[in-house]
Amino acid sequence: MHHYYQPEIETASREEILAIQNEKIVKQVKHVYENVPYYRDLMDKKGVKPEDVKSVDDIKKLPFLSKSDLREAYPYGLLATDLKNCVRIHSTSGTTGKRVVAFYTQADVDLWEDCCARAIVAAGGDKGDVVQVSYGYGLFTGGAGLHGGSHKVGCLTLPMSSGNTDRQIQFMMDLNATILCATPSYAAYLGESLAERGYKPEDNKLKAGIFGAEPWTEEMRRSIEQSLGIKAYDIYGLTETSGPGVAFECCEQKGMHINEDHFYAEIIDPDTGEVLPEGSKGELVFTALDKEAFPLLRYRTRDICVLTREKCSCGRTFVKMCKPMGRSDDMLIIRGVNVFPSQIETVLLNEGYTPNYQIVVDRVNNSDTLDIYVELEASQFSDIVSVNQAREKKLAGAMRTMLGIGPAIHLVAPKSIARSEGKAVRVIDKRKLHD
Ligand code: DLL
Repeated sequence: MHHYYQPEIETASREEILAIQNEKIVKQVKHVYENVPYYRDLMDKKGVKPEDVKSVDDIKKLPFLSKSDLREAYPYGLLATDLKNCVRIHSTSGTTGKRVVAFYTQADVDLWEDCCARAIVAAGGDKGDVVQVSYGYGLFTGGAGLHGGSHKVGCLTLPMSSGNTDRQIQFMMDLNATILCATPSYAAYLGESLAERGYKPEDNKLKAGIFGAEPWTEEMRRSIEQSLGIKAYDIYGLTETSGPGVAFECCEQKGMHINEDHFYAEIIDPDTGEVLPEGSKGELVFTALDKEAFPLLRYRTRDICVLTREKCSCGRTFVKMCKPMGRSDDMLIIRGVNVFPSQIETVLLNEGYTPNYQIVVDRVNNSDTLDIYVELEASQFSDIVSVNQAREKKLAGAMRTMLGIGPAIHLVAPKSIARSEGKAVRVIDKRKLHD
């Protein structure tokens, strides 16, 4: 038996979804053109008028928006309604440049929470569940989004926010949490912390986890599923499009359904901006079809991804996106070779290490260096130098096979790499400091 939060939409036919999208886009383009001078200028420069957009097929005529537009327009330049109609802001966790501020009307909050509710139901949630929300609450969208979704489903919501791991574990165990929402790196840390306190995976009541906000590999999924004794579901979103819930995983655990009644997705060639056919790998671009306060049209996410319309066994008809294969700006170019941190994570977990690692890239004598610090578990730890050297050599070989370049591996003592409570910082690129 499959469960849906809004079955009539989630299982609608392709024609029905297209009809909804076509109706919404015409209204939305008009709304933006009339209320957002910044975007009106971009449309005028491109020679596109609102009447040129009659269906989602015409979206490709519209200009793109990117993070730099959002920074330029900070704080109110992309606001499409009177501030009096807004009830909330959220903001990106970005560490560089100006923050991005997104605005919400009550209708925007409702729509966003519906999207998160769909994700919770797809992960097996219903009224009887106890949802532990361990994403950060505050400007970050993770806490608020899943919290609102959990209320909509009617679950008992534990608004934990991130951090204070002792308290997380106490509430998880004492209040019988059944669904955990957190970043995958924090979920892994909670799993590790439970084991340290002598709990086995079957001692908790958790059945599912809804994890996202950062890239994580299939190997990481399996590792978390084992340590917590759950099924781990992916969830995707970004502040600019509301937050989590733009796309969510179902019981197939093979890609995330995009909430197409609210978000129209395109894959483009990041260099030319050309729209690519279904199944191609490229940059994910979203158009918010019915957001009122902050309705971005053709927003370039910088996430690299593939879309597929293969039939899904869960019965949902929404298009699926694969796990983002790294952001175009997360890709490291080391001695001319493209390296994604996810490739490194895959090798580490396959070789039996924990997901506690740090990648350091630097430039020494005009040549790039790649150092990977990998933490050993207490049971793996050895103080015999030759044992560690042999391990480092084996791991370096496996990395070279995957990446095409050989890193320097440093096995380090248990607990020496800082744990993350939110988005993990895995990469330190020191070259940026020299530039
Ligand atoms: O991370 C929203 C969110 C909260 C999503 C909780 C899921 C769960 P931002 O902080 O604006 O918003 O960061 C958005 O994070 O462009 C991706 O690069 C990355 N990201 C988000 N979800 C995933 C995921 C939130 N499931 C940026 N897998 C996005 C990989 C993800 N990357």
